[in-house]
Amino acid sequence: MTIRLTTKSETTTKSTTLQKTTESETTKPTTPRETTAAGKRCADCYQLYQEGFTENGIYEITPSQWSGLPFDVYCKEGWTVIQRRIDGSISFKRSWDDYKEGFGSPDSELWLGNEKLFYLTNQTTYELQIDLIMSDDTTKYLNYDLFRVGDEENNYKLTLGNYNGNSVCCYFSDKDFMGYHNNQFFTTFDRDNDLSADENCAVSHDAGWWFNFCYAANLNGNYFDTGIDGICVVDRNNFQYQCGIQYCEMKTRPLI
Ligand SMILES: [Ca+2]
Repeated sequence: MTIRLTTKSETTTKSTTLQKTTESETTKPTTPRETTAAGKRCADCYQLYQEGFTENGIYEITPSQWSGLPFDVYCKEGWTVIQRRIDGSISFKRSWDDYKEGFGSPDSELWLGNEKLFYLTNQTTYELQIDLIMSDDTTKYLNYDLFRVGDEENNYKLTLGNYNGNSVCCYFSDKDFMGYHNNQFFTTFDRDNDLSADENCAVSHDAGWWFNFCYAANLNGNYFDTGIDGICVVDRNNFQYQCGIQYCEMKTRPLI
C-alpha cells in the first residue's frame, strides 16, 4: 500500500488532507521548484503562499537568520512540512548530527533538520500540526498554537502551546500526546538528554526525538514495527499503546 501526497484541489479541511491510494496510482505530486517571483527569498511556505505560490510542491526557503544557502522544503497550502513517514523507505534511527542536518527528501520520508527547525520556528510565533493515519485507517490531527525549537546549545528543546485536535480515533482519554514532550530536549542514540536515568530512550525506541520518560508519541519510531518501538502514541494514564501508525506528517506555519 502507498499513501499519496495530495494536491491542493483534493483537499478541503486540514483534518482531511490525507488520502490513501492503490499501488497503481502516482505516489508523488508534481513538484514546482521555485523561489519567488523576482528572485525574492521567502522565509517559509506561508510567505510563498502569500506571494502566489499556492500549488503544493517543493520550494526553496531561507529563514530570516539562516546564514546558509536556501534549502528545499515541501509546501502544502502555506504549511512547511518538517517530518513525514510514508513507507518506511529510510531509517530514522539516526545520530545527533543526522538529526541536526536533516535527512530524507521533501516529497517523501523526511526529517527537515533540527538546525533548520531552530531558524524556522524562531522567526515569529509558529503553530504545529500533525496529521496521522492510524493502523486502523482512521485519521487524526493534533494542533498546537505554539511550536518552537531551541538551538543546539539548548539541545533543540521543544516548546509547544495549547493543544487542539480531533477525536475520530482511539479510545484514549488523553489525546494530547505531544504535550508530554513539551519542554523536552532532543535525544539521539549518541546523545542522551532524556529524563530516564536508566536508559537512553533513543536506543530503547530506535528514534531521535524529544523524549521525556520516554514517550507518549514516538513519531520517528520504526515504520514497520507494530510494537512499542514503532510509530506509536500511548495514553500514559493506562499505558494503552496504538502503534503501527501508517502515515505521519508534521508541518508548521506562522500562527494566523
Ligand atoms: Ca537517559
